[in-house]
Amino acid sequence: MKNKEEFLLKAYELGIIKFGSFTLKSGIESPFYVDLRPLASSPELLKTLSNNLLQLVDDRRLELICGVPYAALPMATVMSLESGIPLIIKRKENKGYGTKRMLEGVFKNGQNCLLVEDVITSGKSLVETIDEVEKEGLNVTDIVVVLDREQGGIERLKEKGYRVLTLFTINEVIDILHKYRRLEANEVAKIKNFLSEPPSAPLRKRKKLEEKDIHHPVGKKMIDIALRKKSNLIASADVVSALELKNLAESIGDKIVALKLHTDIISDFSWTLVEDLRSIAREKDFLLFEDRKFADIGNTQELQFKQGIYKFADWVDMVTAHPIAGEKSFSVFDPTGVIAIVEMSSAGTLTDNYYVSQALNLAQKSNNVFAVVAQRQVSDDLLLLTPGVNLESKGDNKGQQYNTPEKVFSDYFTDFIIVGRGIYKSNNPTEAAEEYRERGWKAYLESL
Ligand code: S5P
Repeated sequence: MKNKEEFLLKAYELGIIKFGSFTLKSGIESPFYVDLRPLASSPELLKTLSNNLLQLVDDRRLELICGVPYAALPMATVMSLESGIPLIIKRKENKGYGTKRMLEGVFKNGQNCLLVEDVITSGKSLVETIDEVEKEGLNVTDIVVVLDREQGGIERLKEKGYRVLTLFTINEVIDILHKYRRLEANEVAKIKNFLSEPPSAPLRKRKKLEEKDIHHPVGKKMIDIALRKKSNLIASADVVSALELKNLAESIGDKIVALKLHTDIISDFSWTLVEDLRSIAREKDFLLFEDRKFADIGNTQELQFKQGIYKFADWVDMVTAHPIAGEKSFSVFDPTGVIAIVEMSSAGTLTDNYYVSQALNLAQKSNNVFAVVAQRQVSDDLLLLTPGVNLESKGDNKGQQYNTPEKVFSDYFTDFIIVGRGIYKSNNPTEAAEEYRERGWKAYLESL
């Protein structure tokens, strides 16, 4: 680059790099923070930068240019205008309708594509982007990157056979800013020290049940029962007759925090059954949990919850509902506690990362929701319930996928495990429930 130093000093004035103390996505405290998006605010700098990126590669082989969203999009656009090489646009998520493509623009299978990225750190997200672009049938020949944070990204991509060309390394940037007195010697030392030994991400932590930020009365009750019984076990009683259900409740009631029901699978449902369940629940100290998975507009859900033959509102402590219809749809369950289904356990579920993050936001905002069903760690203001737990099986032939209790407590920091067939299908449900209770509680204590 002709006048690298001059370019960098001007870019620095725009605020592309800041010094201080910043918490990165990984949880690491970094003494600097890089954000190249302000470059688009200076057409002159953007053009200089884009031409310099083009000079890094042999553009005769190139048939397409693609920027990694979002910071590199303006750079890729200018590179396309300057070189005459067509641009394609990569989406962050597919839009869920229409063509469902991850790449927009005109391209053919087998074309060579240059990827443009603003900053490379570990290279992980770049590897994911390359995979997505190659899945659409393109060859990623070269990758140009404005700044290498020198944390192993280049090596990771090299191992995978990709050539990465970078304009600046972070050490180079620090040296130039020091030379022109934008950084003092003590700051340089601190940053260089950080760069030579970047700290690893802090250990993830979980809160004890009694320390979690739960205000809903049903959530508090669940925690109290768990502590009294030393149990994180919710039994899923997916049996189909009233007699089986009562027998199961009697035989495992002492071990569990809640009995999860699918009332609509019971062939001989009656109000006597409800009375019996309520009295067993009172005697054995557990909650009644209807896993109805409501998924409609508020008004319909309200009718389904309060009317019909089951009249859940009159007798269950908590219900599951999908957040698909929006936050207000949860309000109709008040004062019954709501458990939002944000991520499912089954293979091929549509609850992808985008859905899960939106669903978690919604669950956090709702006063009715105190817990979620998911397969990942969630924030401390929600209880996490994890189904798909079984000691003996890896799954069924209908999509269910299983983990052990140890795995869900250590990896997801779950609060409660939901076990169905592992208990009610075993030869001795009482013993099986005791085993899940004991192993679950031990795994919970070890995860603290
Ligand atoms: O994602 C989910 C959500 C739920 S609530 N995956 C699930 O398996 N469940 C429920 O948990 C499911 O409806 C069933 O009642 C129970 C798991 O049963 P199991 O026999 O596979 O342990």
